[in-house]
Amino acid sequence: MFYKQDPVFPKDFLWGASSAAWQVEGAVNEDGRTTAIIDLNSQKKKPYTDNSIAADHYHHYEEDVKLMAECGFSSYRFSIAWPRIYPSDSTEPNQKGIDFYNNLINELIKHNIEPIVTLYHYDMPVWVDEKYNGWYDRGIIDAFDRYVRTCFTEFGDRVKYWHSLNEQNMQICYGDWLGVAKYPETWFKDKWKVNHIMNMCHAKAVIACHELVEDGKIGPVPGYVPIYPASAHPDDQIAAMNAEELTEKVWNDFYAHREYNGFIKSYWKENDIDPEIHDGDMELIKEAKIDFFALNCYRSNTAKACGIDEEPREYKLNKSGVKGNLEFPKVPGLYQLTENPYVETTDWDWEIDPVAMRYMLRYVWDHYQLPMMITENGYGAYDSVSEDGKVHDPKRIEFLRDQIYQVGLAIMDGCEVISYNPWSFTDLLSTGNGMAKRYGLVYINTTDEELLDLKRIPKDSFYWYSNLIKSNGSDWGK
Ligand code: BGP
Repeated sequence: MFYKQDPVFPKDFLWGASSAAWQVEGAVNEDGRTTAIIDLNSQKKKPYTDNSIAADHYHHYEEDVKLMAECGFSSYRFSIAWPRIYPSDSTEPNQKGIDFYNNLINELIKHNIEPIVTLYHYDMPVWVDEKYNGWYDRGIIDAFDRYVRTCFTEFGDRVKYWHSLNEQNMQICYGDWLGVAKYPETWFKDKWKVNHIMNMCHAKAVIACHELVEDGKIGPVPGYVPIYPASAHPDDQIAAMNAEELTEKVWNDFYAHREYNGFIKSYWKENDIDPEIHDGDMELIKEAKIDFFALNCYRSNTAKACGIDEEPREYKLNKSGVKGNLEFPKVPGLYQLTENPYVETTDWDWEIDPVAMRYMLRYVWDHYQLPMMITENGYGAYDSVSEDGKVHDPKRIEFLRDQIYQVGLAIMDGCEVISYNPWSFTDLLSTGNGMAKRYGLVYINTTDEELLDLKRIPKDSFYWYSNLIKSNGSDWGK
């Protein structure tokens, strides 16, 4: 639908930004924190720097929260590092880790910023990995339950919005990239067993949140890449639906309906896959009623039909930041992804597609009728400090303006959206490209090659976003 006026955002809409512990905190060996699997994974991604310092938010959190308040934030989405809370298999949590998050939460509340907390954003402690073979052994379900219960008990008096697992679908779809897959040869089948164990962790977290946090709300954080058919050919439409199922809908249906959908059951049967569902699992899952969807959305994909006899091809993401280094996957008999001639791309070949944001919100609302919050969305680019000492990022402003406008249109279309938190507040470590690929509203003065003074420099986008959110989404700065 077209509207004659600009969108209107709800009065109590929460405006903020987003981060994740391992990408922003640094201080990986401080105050009792032990190594996480993702630390080791980040060390492998040379020539980029690892996460040992990142944005050093651990030591700058007061300054960072002050900047958030200056910008006009009413929310901040961050994650808790499991190895800060449970550095070892001891039954006692680490008080210093708890203190850090208490201080951060109190600082946010002092500035009227709603903390929105993700329980798991990839920082599995090494001791958990060693003891339970990562996500492969069901023993992790109780270890995770103990960790999340500690978080709810310690922080639940002030934190009311919680997320279970960040981008479970992406962790399964790109298991090698995110360090979840241990045996690449058997991942095709193993992933569904691992996924079921993650589902159990999610479900138990939902149940524990409702049990322990007064007025607590909890939801999952799927990584969402809306998928369009490449043409009006009916086979391309089915291919787009297949891709949608196997990259997102299987998860979203599960979270919302608390059962595995018909598509995945048939896929398992066809491929002789046993996800190892134990007696009692589905009964427990049935109790885990989510309160909202938190959605990460950066881009869209386009799918077309792929014959059953075609050669399979892996998805090769562009890890260099030089355009044209991405290879689309082929999944014989189901779908292949392909270029979309109607959209531009970033240097990392990510589609720049604001309409995908509206499409996703409409899609999720139509399917599940649950409130939604945007927990990630943003423009990854090379940024630098200009001679005038400022950071000019007009493309990021354009990106955010177009995307937020589409959030507004989705709200006008009738979707219930409660919060928008782009990635990221400060620059922080990219999943695969160190500090080179920057997303922040605030520049962090350091590089992959050299550790500099970590000075915080608000970018032009910070000031643009500040005007927009202080006017509750009416000052577009056009
Ligand atoms: C999301 C992750 C974030 C973040 C973001 C940007 O999938 O949840 O942790 O990293 O992607 O990705 P990248 O850093 O690879 O550009």
